[in-house]
Amino acid sequence: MRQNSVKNLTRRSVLAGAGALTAATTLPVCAPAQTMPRKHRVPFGAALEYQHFLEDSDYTALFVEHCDMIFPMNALKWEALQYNQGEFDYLQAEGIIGFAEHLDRATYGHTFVWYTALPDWVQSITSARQAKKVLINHIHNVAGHFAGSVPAWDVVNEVIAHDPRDKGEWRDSVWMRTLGLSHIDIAFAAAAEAAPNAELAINDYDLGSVGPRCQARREAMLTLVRRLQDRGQRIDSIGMQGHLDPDFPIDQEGLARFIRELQSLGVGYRITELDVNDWKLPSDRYVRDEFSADMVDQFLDAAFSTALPLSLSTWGLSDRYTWLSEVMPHRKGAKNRPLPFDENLQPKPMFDVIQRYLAV
Ligand code: 9MR
Repeated sequence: MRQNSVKNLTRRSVLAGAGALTAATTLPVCAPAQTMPRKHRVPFGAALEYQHFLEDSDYTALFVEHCDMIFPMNALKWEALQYNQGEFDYLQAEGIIGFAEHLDRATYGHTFVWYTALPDWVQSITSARQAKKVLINHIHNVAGHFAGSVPAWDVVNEVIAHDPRDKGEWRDSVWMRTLGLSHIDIAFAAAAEAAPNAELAINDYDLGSVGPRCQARREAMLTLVRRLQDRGQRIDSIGMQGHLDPDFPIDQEGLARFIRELQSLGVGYRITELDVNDWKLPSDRYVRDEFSADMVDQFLDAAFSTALPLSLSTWGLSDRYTWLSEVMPHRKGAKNRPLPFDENLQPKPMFDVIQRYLAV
C-alpha cells in the first residue's frame, strides 16, 4: 500500500494543476485571503471535471471564488484510476486535489465502489475470490495514496435499487453478483485500514422525495447503516444526493425523520450532488429558475432545520457543464438550467437560496 500524500505530486500533475491555477486565477494566487469564499456555517463545495478544470479558466475561477470544498467529479472513479489492471493513474485526481490543497480548500473522494464507470476487466469478474482481491487492492491503493489529503470518501455509491420494492432492495452490479452485500463490509474495512482518519460514507439518491419508493429507499439506507454497525464497522455519514426532480416533490416530513434516525445511529449526513432536473419544466427560463430555487429551498429547509449537514455540494457549479444536458436534455430543446450559476457564470435564484442557508 502506498502512503504518499498529494504533497508529493508528480511533475506532470503539478504542471497540469499549475497551468489551470494560473489560468483560473488572474486573481492573485499568493493572497488566499482575497480568494477565499465568504465564511459559511456549512462548507459549500462543487464537483469539478478535470477537462473543464484544465480548459476553462473562467469556470474554474468560479470555484475559487465560491467553494470551500473543491473535488473531482470523475477523476476518482475506478475507470479513471485503474483502467488497466494494476496500473494506477493519479494524474487527473492529483491535479484537482492538489489545486484544492494549494488554495487551502477542503476536498472529497467520490467514489471507490459503484456499479458503473468500471473498466471491462472489472465488469467481467465472476469469482468472489477475485472480486474481493481487486476491490481491496484498489481501495488500499487509492485511499492510501490520498491519505492525509482526502478527508472523506464515498466508500459505496448507489447500491440501493432504484425501486427497492420492485425486484429486490439492492442494485445489480459486479460486486453484488460476486460478493453480495459483503462487498460493502469489505470496502469499508479496506477504506478504514488505508485511511484510518478519513470520514467514510455511503452515497445515494432519491432519499428526500415523496412516495413509497423513496420511503423504501430511506429504509434500505438505514438497513445498510445498521448492518455495518452490527458488524462493528465504522460508518460516519450518509451522502444524500440532491438530484432533485420536479416529478418527485420533497417529502419534508420523511426527510426530517430520516435525518433524525441517522442521528440516533450516530451517523451524520452531507448534501451531495445537488442540482434540479428541469427537462420537463417550461422553456421560459425565469419560470424554471424560480421553480428550481423553490424546490432547493424546500429540500434545504427540511434538512437544515433538522440538523446541519457536514457539507453542501452541487454537481458542477454552472449550467455551462451538466450531466443532465447529455442524459436528459430539455424536452423543448432549451438548455438545461440545473445549477446555481447560469452558463455565463452569473448567479441564479438557486444560488441566493443556497447562500441563505450557508449564512452564518
Ligand atoms: O456527472 C458524471 C458524468 O460526467 C459521468 O460521465 C458519469 C459516469 O461516470 O457520472 C456522472 O456523475 C454521477 C455520479 O458519479 C453519481 N451520481 C449520479 C451522477 C450523475 O449521473
